[in-house]
Amino acid sequence: MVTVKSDGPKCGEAMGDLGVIDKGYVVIENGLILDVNLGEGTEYIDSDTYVIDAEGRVVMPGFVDSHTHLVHYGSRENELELKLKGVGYVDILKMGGGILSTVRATRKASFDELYNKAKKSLDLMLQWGTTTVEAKSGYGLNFEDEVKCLKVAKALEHPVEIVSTYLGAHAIPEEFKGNVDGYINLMINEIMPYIKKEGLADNVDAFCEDGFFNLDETKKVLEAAKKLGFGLKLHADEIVPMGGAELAANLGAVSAEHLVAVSDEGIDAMKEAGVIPVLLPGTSFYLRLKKYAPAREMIKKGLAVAVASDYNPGTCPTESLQSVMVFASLGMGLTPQEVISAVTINAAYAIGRGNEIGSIEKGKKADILIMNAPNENYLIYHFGINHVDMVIKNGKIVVRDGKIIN
Ligand code: IZC
Ligand code: ZN
Repeated sequence: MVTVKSDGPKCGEAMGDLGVIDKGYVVIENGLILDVNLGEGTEYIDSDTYVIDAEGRVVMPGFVDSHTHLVHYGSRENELELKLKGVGYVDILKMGGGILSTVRATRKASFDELYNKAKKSLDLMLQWGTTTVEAKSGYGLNFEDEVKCLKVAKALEHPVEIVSTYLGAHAIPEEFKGNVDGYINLMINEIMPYIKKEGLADNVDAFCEDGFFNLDETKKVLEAAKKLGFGLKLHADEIVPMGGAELAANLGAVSAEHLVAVSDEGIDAMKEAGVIPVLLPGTSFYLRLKKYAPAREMIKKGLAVAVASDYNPGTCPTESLQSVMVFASLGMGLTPQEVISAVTINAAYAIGRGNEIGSIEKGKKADILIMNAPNENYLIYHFGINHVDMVIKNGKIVVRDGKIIN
């Protein structure tokens, strides 16, 4: 059993230590973990006990996908040909595609259409082992449609738990072209206070990137969010080094995400400030960047690296965190053990839930996977398939033999 036991985020070398218990048991009561130990736990078994034997399989914490753009409409397979011809991400946006094409589709979509599409994605995530997901808005980009998307995330009745983030600063909407300040004022003065009042998001995020929001604009949005009491996240240094990691550190952000082009100073600043780097190697692959975030360097410097899917319709259209775990290992050089820490305990801390989920420990939620794999290396080694046999969420079996049960 892979417990991923830890008193806090697993930093640096500690990411390689998964707190494995060979031949152990875990006791679940009322959705929580009552005990974890070596042996068979026979003292807990009476006539009411439901016993699951996971002999020969890996038992581990449910995956926490700490960076997704869950609620959106439409798809962008039309961009594939352009991408193969070498047209860049920002150029596709300038041609009216990219994020803005998803914004058009999302604005047109009804609440129910968005709900049903997101629910299908959550079903897939659950089947592939994700038990908690962070979901960013950012395809409405006006008051009405951002609120619509956040309300969809809140309304979703599903075993996968959602932690919401407002990402109004994802792109400059067409109606504010040439008037970034006008859009920033709308976010700061109207949208964010409403979202806070209605409890529609825990965090605020911004896409700090050339062609999107520059460092000053990002700072303005996030400082206002901080004043309102939101947790801060930041899409930082994805394509061009912008000083996003340094800004995340200065503002006391919970996490900085992407970081493919992060500077050495940025890594040091994150370490100093305890910012969690959320790395998205599926996106490096899908954008054909030929470059991954310097994960080994971060681990060497003692950071608590998290890895997430970045599920979105443009740069990483997959709900499968297991697939992205393979890129984390073979692309960024993490060991399978480090990858597991990155998608469980560290990911839980990246979304402010480290005390509740992310490891199999007494008192935590019983979010547990049983994998059809003899050991954790096998999860990375045999790639492109779903290893999930059983998913237990809040103590309840929700996937059995790889299939969702109701
Ligand atoms: O729709 O392209 N990077 N946001 C920042 C995205 C990718 C999502 C998209
Ligand atoms: Zn993203």
